[in-house]
Amino acid sequence: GHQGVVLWFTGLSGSGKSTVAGALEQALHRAGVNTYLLDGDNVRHGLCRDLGFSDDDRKENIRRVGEVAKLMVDAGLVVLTAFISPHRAERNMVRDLLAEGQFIEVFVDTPLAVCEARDPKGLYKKARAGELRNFTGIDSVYEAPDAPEIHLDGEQLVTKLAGQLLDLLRHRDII
Ligand code: GGZ
Repeated sequence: GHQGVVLWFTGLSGSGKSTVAGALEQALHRAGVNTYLLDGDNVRHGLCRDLGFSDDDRKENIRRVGEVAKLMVDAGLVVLTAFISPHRAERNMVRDLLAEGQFIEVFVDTPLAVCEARDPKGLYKKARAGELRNFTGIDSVYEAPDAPEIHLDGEQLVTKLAGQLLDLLRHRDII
């Protein structure tokens, strides 16, 4: 059987968090694992629709996502979360909500210049033009993890990165 766990992806906008989490989720489904993917698309339009991108709002966003993830872990799901989660303190707050081994911090490490070149939504361009304030990596902080459970090179292919995560989950007897 499986055990509940959170794979907490963190990284810049455009680093590939959601893409890698989505690919991993598909692979887990094929293996018969019950998952749930929490990301800005399903959280910031509902649970966190009252929140913006100030430091306080990001903190509250991560706090709520952490609490929801904990409930899902208690239900036995493999939970994947894809939020920038720029502050070390908030990521550690979520880590402390969960039992030992239930929080797997996944650092999707993609250089700012690469994220900015990808710019899938044109947000970096807007931030550089001063049309979007408090943008992570431009005029808002991103604190890279000191000791993530796994450190991914975000310039590698998505299938390779998903494979590294599958290996980790197998090694830990989660799947
Ligand atoms: C960063 C922003 C901002 C600002 C809107 N800063 O690439 P995306 O578009 O799809 O992902 C980003 C998403 C970040 O939301 P999170 O909930 O993950 O952030 S946090 O964990 O910090 O609470 C980006 C978009 O929202 N976006 N404005 N100012 N990203």
